[in-house]
Amino acid sequence: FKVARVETTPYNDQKPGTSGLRKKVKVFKQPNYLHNFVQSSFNALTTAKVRGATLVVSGDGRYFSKDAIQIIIKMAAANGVRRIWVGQNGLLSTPAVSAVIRERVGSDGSKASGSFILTASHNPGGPNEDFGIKYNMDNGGPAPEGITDKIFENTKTIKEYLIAEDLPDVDISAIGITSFTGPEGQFDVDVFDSASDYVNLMNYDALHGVAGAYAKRIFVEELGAQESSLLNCVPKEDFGGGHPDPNLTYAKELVARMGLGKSSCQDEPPEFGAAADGDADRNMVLGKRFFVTPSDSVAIIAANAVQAIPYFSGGLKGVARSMPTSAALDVVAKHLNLKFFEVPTGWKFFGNLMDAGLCSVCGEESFGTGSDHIREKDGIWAVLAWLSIIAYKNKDNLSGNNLVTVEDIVRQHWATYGRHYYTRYDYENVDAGAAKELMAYLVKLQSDLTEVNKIVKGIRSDVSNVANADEFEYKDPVDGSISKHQGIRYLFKDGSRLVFRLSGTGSEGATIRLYIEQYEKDSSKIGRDSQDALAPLVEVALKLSKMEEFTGRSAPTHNK
Ligand code: VG1
Ligand code: CO
Repeated sequence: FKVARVETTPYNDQKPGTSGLRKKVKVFKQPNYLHNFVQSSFNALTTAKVRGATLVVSGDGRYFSKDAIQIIIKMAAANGVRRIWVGQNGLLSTPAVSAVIRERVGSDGSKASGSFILTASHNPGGPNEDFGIKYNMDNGGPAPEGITDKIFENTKTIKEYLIAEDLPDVDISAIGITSFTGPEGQFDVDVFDSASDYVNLMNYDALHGVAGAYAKRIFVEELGAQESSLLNCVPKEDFGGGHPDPNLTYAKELVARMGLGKSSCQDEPPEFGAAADGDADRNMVLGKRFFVTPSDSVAIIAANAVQAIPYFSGGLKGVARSMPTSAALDVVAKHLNLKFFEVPTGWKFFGNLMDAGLCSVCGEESFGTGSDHIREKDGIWAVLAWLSIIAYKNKDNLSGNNLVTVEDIVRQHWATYGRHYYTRYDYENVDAGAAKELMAYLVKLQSDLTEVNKIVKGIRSDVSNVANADEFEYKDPVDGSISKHQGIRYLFKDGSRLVFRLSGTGSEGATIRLYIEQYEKDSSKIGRDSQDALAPLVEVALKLSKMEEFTGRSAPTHNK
């Protein structure tokens, strides 16, 4: 093949967000839009990570993925990449990509140095919905801000990109290696059976996996579950028209089967249920008629990991959570005397801690849980961790009667550590200017605590005092890099918190997230309905922020 240098002009909206660049498919289909971003990514990396390198290209199979994969293959060839690894049909979950980068060895001994992951995760897919692309590094984790900032700078000045226009499309449905010869020698595209390769890694690592096609291999073939226990496990370009976000709103079918929600089924629900998002890095864990909040989930996994999960039998190196995630994990870390870290939202911040041996288990309130077996959150890993904990709690229960259930495990945890009542309000597609104004108002307000407390007491006299307020800023303890403006926090004397931040994963308008949390140590008060318990704080949050005044919204789009 030959290398063509194609002239191009910059787009000004290619700033990667919390987890890569996510836009409507229509935006990605603009002339050279994807090309510009891919070339800008190559240009942001050191030569060694591009020339002669091995890169993984795959994703959640959403609409436009197949076209994008062919474009990236041709551009990689032209930029001197030596080989591209593609999961069969272009399908690899986000955690699978992370595992493949870290563990897979090619037939010629090659190892991957990075990956383009094609996903917009929990955002809907299809011609009128979202597409996304993000770059992961040689540790298997998302590119740190230093790199994503560079990519963005490059997109603003890009003048040309390189492409092997005459390279034929590669059949990514067929397993095998296709070789080409370019000006710098051989270029290979290696299409591999992602499932078998991945299950091997699973056995090696004991505990992690992916959804869809992979769920069958792991839960049915490896663990002996019945196939009828799997729902919606055929990958689709538009996710069957659904919203692939595992929460009580969107995983309707599962929620009903588990006896939760209004339309719950007649049959006796199963003891355990779980869902994953489009790229299988998120998870929701449910017991019979019982929902486990993600913030509790990571705390419970951390509290039981050493006893229940063989991978951690040597002890935990430390634990970490994102800032808006509830402090349930903090309490466990304190009890067990574990190193603890609070990082900004987004998985990229956990990677450095793990690479430095400072963190074994981490999680986010947004249905993300994971460990240092890879550098992404991992939906199936979380499910396997929970199954291990349930098995451990029932290890002396040989009759199988009086099972210690998911609900029992959570309630016992609350009784030991206290309960963090928690909810998140999302205001989607708010006018971007209005969202900025609201945030600016809150930053300004927080500089005068006496004034804040006067307002708070005027709204509800029964909530505690605001002891501290700030705009969260993170200094990475490993490389010293600083991330500013990561959300506004109001920290109350009794441990309650209000957090406001703007989403970095949306593809249109602005999304305001409001996180509300209240800590209850008194074991006689841990069984309340969450909405009731949080009502006073919710009222304070909405009035203090003048939410309706700024956004025109009297209610959130969702309340999770
Ligand atoms: C959201 C979540 C965040 C998560 C990110 C990517 O980001 O809040 O916790 O890491 O999505 O998840 P934001 O900026 O919209 O709040 V995934 O599964 O979508 O890639
Ligand atoms: Co995801």
